[in-house]
Amino acid sequence: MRVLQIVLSAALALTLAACATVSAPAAPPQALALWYDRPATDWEREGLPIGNGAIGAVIMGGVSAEHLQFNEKTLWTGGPGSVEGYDYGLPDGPIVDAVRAAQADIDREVRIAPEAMAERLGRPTIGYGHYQSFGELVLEMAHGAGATDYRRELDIGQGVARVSYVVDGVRYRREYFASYPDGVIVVRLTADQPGRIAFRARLDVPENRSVQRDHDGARVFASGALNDNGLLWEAQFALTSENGETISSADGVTLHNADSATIVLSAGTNYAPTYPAYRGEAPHAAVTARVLRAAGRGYRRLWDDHEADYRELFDRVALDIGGAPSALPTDRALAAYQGGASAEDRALETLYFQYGRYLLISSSRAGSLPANLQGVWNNSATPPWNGDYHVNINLQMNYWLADPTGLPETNAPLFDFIDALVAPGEQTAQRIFGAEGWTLSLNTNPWGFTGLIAWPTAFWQPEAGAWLAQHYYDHYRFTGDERFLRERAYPVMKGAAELWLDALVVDPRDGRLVVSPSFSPEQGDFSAGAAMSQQIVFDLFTNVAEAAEIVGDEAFAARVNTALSRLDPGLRIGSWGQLQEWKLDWDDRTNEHRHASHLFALHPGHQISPLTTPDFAEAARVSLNARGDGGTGWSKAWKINFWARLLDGDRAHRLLGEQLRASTLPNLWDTHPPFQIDGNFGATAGVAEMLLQSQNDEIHILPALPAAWQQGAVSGLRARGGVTVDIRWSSGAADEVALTTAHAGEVVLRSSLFEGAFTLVDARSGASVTVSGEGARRSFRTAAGGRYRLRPTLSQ
Ligand code: FUC
Repeated sequence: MRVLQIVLSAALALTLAACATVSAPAAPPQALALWYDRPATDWEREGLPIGNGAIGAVIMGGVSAEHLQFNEKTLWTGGPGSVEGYDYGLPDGPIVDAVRAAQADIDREVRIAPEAMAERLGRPTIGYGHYQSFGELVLEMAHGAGATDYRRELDIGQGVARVSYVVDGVRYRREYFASYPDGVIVVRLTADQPGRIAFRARLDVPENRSVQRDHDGARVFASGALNDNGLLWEAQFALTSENGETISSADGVTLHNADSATIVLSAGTNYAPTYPAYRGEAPHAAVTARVLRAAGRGYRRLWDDHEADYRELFDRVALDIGGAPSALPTDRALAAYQGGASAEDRALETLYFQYGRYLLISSSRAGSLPANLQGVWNNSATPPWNGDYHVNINLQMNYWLADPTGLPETNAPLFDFIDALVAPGEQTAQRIFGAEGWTLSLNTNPWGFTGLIAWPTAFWQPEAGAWLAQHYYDHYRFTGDERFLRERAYPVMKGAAELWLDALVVDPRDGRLVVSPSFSPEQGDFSAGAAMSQQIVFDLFTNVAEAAEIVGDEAFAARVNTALSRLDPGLRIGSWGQLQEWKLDWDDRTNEHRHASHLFALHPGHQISPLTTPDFAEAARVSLNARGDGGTGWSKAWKINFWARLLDGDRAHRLLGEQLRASTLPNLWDTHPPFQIDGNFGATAGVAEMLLQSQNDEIHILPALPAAWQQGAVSGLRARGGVTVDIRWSSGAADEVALTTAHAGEVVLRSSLFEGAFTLVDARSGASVTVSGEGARRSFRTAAGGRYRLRPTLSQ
């Protein structure tokens, strides 16, 4: 095992060395750390998150006591067992007739107010539930509270949090990390003098559940069931120490006179993603096995495996846009940024970009639920929006960065989750539209909720299934994994398309196929064929038609192509030059609503591009200017992506600045407000879009580089087609581009380097590569496992 690991890391080192021909940004380790000179007092603003996907914790770093609040992602109230006849939000009986009547009224009256529509089609939510805090691991230190030389940090380069301080001349240190390989949170306490580690450890759990407590030596467990739905839960920690004495009971462990101590903590529930029961094995055996195994392995091995696992993902992308790491603690560096231009801005922007990747690795790993509105971190029994999965932008945004920033594996929980929504989503398709296929609406939870709520401005979003299906096809486009396409993506995409093949209606105004009722999130009236509805269905149909050809389902491709030829594509330029949000020109120039849903075609869709559809791109620009640069954190993050797609790097950068200035907490969490993690993820995706795009069958190098990033380097970004891209630039233009190609094929590359004298070589043989095309856009053949380097001729 150990030997294997060394071989693997040697192989990784070789790969990294091979990739290092573009001078990889060598940021000093401290550059990628958030740090503070005080303990946190406010969980939301200052707590530092760690996580392994399933389990998360927030470090407060108190001197006399640590309150390590932790979560396990499946601990939810609601669902089966919570209320009599929990029904996944499905309408009581089929509402197909009510939907048809609404369509007829829309055909006649053109627009219907959301309140009236919610009354007709909406329904009260019952048994929806909330994501829960699991509890706190509390460590009460024996030493005094008067600390000096205090530092609390989150090193995102290594995936570890640290606290260090001096009390009575003794230097105390703590390390905290969440191990994916071992399934535990690890806390390590040391001191620079022997025998000084002394504390009491206990588990606190909220009152909304039954609790039994027990212990086996210094392994302490608490278990029970949620009052709400009977979901079984269990948390355990085990304490090991070097020297020292322990006194244990079911209420906790007291440690005296130790040189060091290690605590491993794990938690679980009997949740299983199985419709309709959603219950699996009691968590006791799995939690016990994880804790016993981890406690027996010892700190060093836990750390080595965690670091290797974390860095294998994190180290894939390096970014250097200049700027020395701040000499200021992160809260003050952020305040300086918020106060105006400072020399350290670039380092903060880099840290913020990489923090999005850190947060995704920490909140989305195979085997658990996807990252929710707060990732995995929640300290409340009633978090905002239930801490759920909103699917009219939020869940999708959480995953925009996964493929482009080299973290394809983090998609696994998203795909598992969506797969599990198909069965209840088929009921929804039948009951609401009398249609084949599957879908859901505004929001969902781990209990297969695919039905409707009654909130007028947000209850109707039946295109959500089609939007989620986009992630499957895009993952295929990034990786070229045809098996994934056949076995996972295509069935889900086909089901999403079947719904719309059945549910689209003919618009009597022009004979085109439209969604009706259609609603543009989360404003305006109900109508037929709002831009976003049409653009999402267009995106799905074009993707599924392509996919059907690849998997050999020609009959379905033909059906979809026929519908596509009659589909209203949802693109119209209105009276003030804007891209219309609705089929009729109702757009109000003064509307600054946070959603800009009609720009889906620009991002994350790819119907609009300044390079191929300049008129629509200009209209999108007009709409975006009218919406302004404000909004919630996620709204600003989306706007970074929009402006990057409009190839306006300075404006994208301005939005990144807006996000850091007005929507970012001292711990660099994004705010809605309150804390909502989608903006972190969306902004990281946006920065990647500024540096590299690949949505239109070409790889575009530095498509939206802002003037503020005059020189820099990025390595490891991914482009569609299985291409990994490294870029070095100065004076705002590329100096060198290196591509690593996973598959043989043709690459179309757009780069300013092609506009001067250039050399393109096969980096392995040194042979020059034949290119075709002209101007900035050229194409060439690549080999599987190939590496190609493009430079200006003069620099050779
Ligand atoms: C959508 C947004 C809200 C919020 C919620 C979780 O409904 O309009 O702003 O982000 O999701």
